[in-house]
Amino acid sequence: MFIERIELRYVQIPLKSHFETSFGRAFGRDTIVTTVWADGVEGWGETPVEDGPWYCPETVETAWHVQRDFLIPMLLGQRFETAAEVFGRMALVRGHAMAKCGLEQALWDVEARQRGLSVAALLGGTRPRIESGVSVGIQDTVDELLALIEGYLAQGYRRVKIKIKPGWDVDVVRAVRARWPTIPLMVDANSAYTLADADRLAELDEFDLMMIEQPLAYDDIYEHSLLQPRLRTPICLDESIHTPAHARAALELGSCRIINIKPGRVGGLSQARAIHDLCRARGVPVWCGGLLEVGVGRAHNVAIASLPGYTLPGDVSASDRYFERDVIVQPIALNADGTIDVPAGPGIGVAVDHPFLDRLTVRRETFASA
Ligand code: NPQ
Ligand code: MG
Repeated sequence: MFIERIELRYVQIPLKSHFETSFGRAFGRDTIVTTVWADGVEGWGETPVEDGPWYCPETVETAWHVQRDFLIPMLLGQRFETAAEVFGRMALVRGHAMAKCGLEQALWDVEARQRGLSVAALLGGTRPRIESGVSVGIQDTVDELLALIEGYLAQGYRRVKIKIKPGWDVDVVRAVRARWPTIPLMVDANSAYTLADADRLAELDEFDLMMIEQPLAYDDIYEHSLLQPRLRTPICLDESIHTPAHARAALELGSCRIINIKPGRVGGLSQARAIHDLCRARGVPVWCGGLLEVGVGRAHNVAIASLPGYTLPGDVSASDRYFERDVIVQPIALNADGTIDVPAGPGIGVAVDHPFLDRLTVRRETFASA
């Protein structure tokens, strides 16, 4: 693959309804959609940043800067045998996983199209469908939360994740469990607690939760290893895991028993696959998280979640969970049984809705090889 041209688009898309986590309330989604042309073939990726450094330190502006000034110059005019090489060729840039992800994903799409394969097949995916779960934000009242969950269950979602924080935790989970005693249920704290809250978190043990996600600091691995032995509920790490080495450290220390892998958080699909492989070799289940990606990143998430070690339903929901209208012609849809089909067509298997994407694009920059 000879990289001829790269385009970045700053995209702003409204959310159907606001999404609240312990780190704040979002009404819209700011993201970067990336197109790469190599050997005349076009590929698409997403840099799933936010307007501010809330979920992670990267933002639209930091990713744009690092892509324009450092990563794109490393790729333009260069040749690659395979997309699996791309992450390593960006190694001189430390961190900036999301900035790397958007560019790397676009090259997986190019390579898959060139080979006449889906990105899922090129990655080694084995599932024709993935099990879909839904992440439900913090609400103003428990009644509103119950009504929302009822609607998602009626649509078929196979697992419900509720966001928690101090003041919106044990009583809320108790109410949900009282209404649905057996649904697959989990919670995500997005780092809202400290070790001093261990007893409070242990009160969640009675609700038969699949896991509690990222209870402690976003950059901690060690203190989670002290918390896990005090809980019966498995801990799942999200924000803390950026590399295969972090995953290995967390598993060796006993900091978690499950890992949420997001391509954006770990620098793209090859790193996501490497963490998957490491966990699979140890019998540790993983699942694909979500960052409210538009259709492009969402399709990449569906592809990676088709790997055999993604044994738990993830946060890859249908497009209409978040958007009235997605940036792809055929939105990603939920089957009645709560699964999502893994596209079998070439590349990411979805077509960009160009007129709609153009309307949402607030800034665009193109880079061509000399
Ligand atoms: C998580 N995602 O697992 C994240 C949190 C997250 C689906 O729960 C804009 C608005 C960007 C809300 C990125 C889910 C976001 C966001 C991440 C929430 O922790
Ligand atoms: Mg999370």
